[in-house]
Amino acid sequence: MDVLIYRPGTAHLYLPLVREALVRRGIDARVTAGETPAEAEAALPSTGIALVWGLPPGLFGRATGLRWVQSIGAGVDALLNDPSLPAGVPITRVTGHFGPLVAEYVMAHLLAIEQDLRRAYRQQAGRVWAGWVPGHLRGRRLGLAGVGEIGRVIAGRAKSFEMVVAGLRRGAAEGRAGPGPEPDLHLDAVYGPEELDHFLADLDYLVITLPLTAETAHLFGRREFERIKPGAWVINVGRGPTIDTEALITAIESGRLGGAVLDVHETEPLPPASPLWSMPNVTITPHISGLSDPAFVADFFGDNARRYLDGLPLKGLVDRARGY
Ligand code: OXD
Repeated sequence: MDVLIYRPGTAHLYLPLVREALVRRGIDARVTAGETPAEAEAALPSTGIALVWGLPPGLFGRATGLRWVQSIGAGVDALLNDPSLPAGVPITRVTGHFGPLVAEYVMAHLLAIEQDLRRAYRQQAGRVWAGWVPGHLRGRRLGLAGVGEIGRVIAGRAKSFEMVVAGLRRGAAEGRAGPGPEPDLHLDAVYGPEELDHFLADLDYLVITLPLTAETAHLFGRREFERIKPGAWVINVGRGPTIDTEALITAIESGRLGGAVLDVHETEPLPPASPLWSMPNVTITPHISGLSDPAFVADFFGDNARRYLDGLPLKGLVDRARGY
């Protein structure tokens, strides 16, 4: 079995951990690491299993013996949009890892907004002693667009701060008359996509954890920002293109939205010329809210490789038609 680990700049960190994870499970494999497209091109013709992140599109055409692709991250939109990836090859993504990480990111920013930490840092830098009244999360309405594995952990954390939590998800409205609670998911109300306006109407915070699919691309644009409660904040930890960035900028500049916290962007890296960088109510981070931990990924991959060889269902199997 030939395994290629590809991740620009960091595949070498994964190499010893993956080798060890496979050996521990009695799997005999030749494992190589690639960090540049040239290294991937050299390895792919003999690759049976690829453990990848950030592989330039088009290269899978060289992997004529490819049997399974494990994503190193949570999202698989880049893989699904790569026309060179053969249709029959199963794709899996890492599960069970990102929820607590992304939830801490979201809670940190929610608290920073309510407590106005920007102001605290600014005043301290200027040696200014002037009081203000901090806000509180208790009773604020948080709307989660996407209540998959990551969204559910965020919902649980938000409930422990006594926030009111609503979720937007596929199929939520099937078989019922209106939005209802789902206590198991820590949700006070759940809305289906056809109830989007209702979902948005009284949110203080919109937190987007959605994957990028044909249905979610530019789901949030001018129309939606006109329907959300005035002054609401948007936090995006899903995929940048779920938001129409131009519409977001306009909504913040006009004061319709309170601001935004953006860990993911329509174009990554965010171009230096983007106006978002210098907007006072915008926080930009470089896609770091849920970083993959090489040790966790190696172990997850080892388990899945054992399952693959034993003919058992793979963990994190992606439904290509749904797009996640
Ligand atoms: C992602 C990741 O999917 O960082 O965004 O894993």
